[in-house]
Amino acid sequence: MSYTSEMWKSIRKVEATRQRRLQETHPRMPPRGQEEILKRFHPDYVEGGMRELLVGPNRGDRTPNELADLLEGRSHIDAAAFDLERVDYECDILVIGGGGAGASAALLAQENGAQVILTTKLRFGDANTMMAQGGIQAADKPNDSPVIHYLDVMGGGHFTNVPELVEALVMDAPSVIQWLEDLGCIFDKEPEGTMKTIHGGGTSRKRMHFARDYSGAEIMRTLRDEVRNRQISVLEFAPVVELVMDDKGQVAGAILLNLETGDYSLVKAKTVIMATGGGGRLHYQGFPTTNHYGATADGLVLAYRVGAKLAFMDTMQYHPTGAACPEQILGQLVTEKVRGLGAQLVNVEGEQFVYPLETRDVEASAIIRECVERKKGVVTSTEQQGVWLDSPMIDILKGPGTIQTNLPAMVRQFGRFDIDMTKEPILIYPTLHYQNGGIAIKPDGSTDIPNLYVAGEVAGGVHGRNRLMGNSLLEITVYGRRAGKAAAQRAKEVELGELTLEHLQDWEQQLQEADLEPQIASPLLLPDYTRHTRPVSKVM
Ligand code: MEZ
Repeated sequence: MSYTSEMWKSIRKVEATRQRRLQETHPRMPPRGQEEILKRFHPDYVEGGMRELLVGPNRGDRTPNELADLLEGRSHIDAAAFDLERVDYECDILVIGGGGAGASAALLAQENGAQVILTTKLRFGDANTMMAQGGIQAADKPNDSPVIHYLDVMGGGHFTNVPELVEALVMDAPSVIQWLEDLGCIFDKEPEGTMKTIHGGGTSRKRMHFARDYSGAEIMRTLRDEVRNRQISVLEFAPVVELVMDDKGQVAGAILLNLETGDYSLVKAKTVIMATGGGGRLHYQGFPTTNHYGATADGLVLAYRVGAKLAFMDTMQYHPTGAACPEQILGQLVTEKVRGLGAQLVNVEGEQFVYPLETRDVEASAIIRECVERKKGVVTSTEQQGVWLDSPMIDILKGPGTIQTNLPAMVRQFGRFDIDMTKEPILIYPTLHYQNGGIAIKPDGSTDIPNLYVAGEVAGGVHGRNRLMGNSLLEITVYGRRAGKAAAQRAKEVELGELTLEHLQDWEQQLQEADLEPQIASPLLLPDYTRHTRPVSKVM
């Protein structure tokens, strides 16, 4: 049994307050309250969690310690010994990353006449896209518009977002939904054929489109099938360990590692699209994560070393509702859709302590405050703390069967551990979910480095300091498509010079000048679970 007798006592209190709570809406936090709670409880503000970078284009900027160590790491490649004469593959566009952004980019690049190779660290589709649950935003209903969507995104990001990147995101959104549907993506629909949409945290209209609670898997299935149908070359288990430049200062390809043989190969490419996703597997501050095994911030490291500027790297997203019980699924995503459908967050006494659809940064901070400062969390047999997400409310509010129909993956995930979320609440605590920032891009996905394009979570600026639910699946498709198209156009005019790895020698020099002798070779490629750390979410 996953719940202890103490937890059951608390569940009885949750049940006892349910009828009253069904009538009650918790007030939203006023802006000043939001600011205060973020500063006091959001992990971005925890002292000692971040440090200043000592080298590279963001020297002087703060970023999580774990990421800073990788950004200031040494290369896997011995530049002096590497043979740049022996080119193994040549193409117009090398797409790095086999998630939704990479697949979207590959499709648009191919459609625009480019010869494309997509390389990916694990298998094609092994990525955060596949694990995304709740949905994708697009303002395509009569009561909505891209302008309203724009205001929500800017508000969610505390108005720090890069406006022209947000504009591109919201303007392309309706056509992206149509594109996905035309490719065969099966979104949930009302009986008369309109798409079902719900609210997410910080949205003023119901614009979250979804496929049950496995929206990302459905989108990834669609995109991956399409890439395979078009016979775009795909290399699996072949992460990039270094970008290659030419003597004109342009990106001109990459060095791949064959994870099975340990051999390196060289790809010469007229343009490169970076679509490697985020860094959730770096477990900042010891947080558990929702992220895929491959999310080790590789793209940030590769781009940083060739001089690309990073934006908003001092802000990470902690999803308010990561599973806190049982320990086997610690940190796994409990989709925001559960709250979107009506479930409330309640403490050990069964009291609602926060409006359920605050933006994620505020919601996560309120949960941490409830557990850490107010000591009103629920503690599990393995000393994990959390608060209840009162899921049975959904069926009471919306009719029996709503949970099973809308959240089958969630029901199954908890059912494996004898927790029936249709009958009893589930325990949650914030979990590391997303990298709000990344490589600075322009609206066509280009960067300050010639021939380097970027799409998806590895890019920075769209979400400012906080992303809203459903804008990640949107970003990967909108910016994957934009980068694919722009890179294909650029590839038509590029003349590459001599290949060089001189930037690695420059990098070594910068490290030396900063008195750094990095022990870590980066990109990390795979997370290191040999060190035993105590998750931050445990009771101290
Ligand atoms: O965009 C997301 O991160 C998302 C939809 C997550 C979720 O809660 O399902």
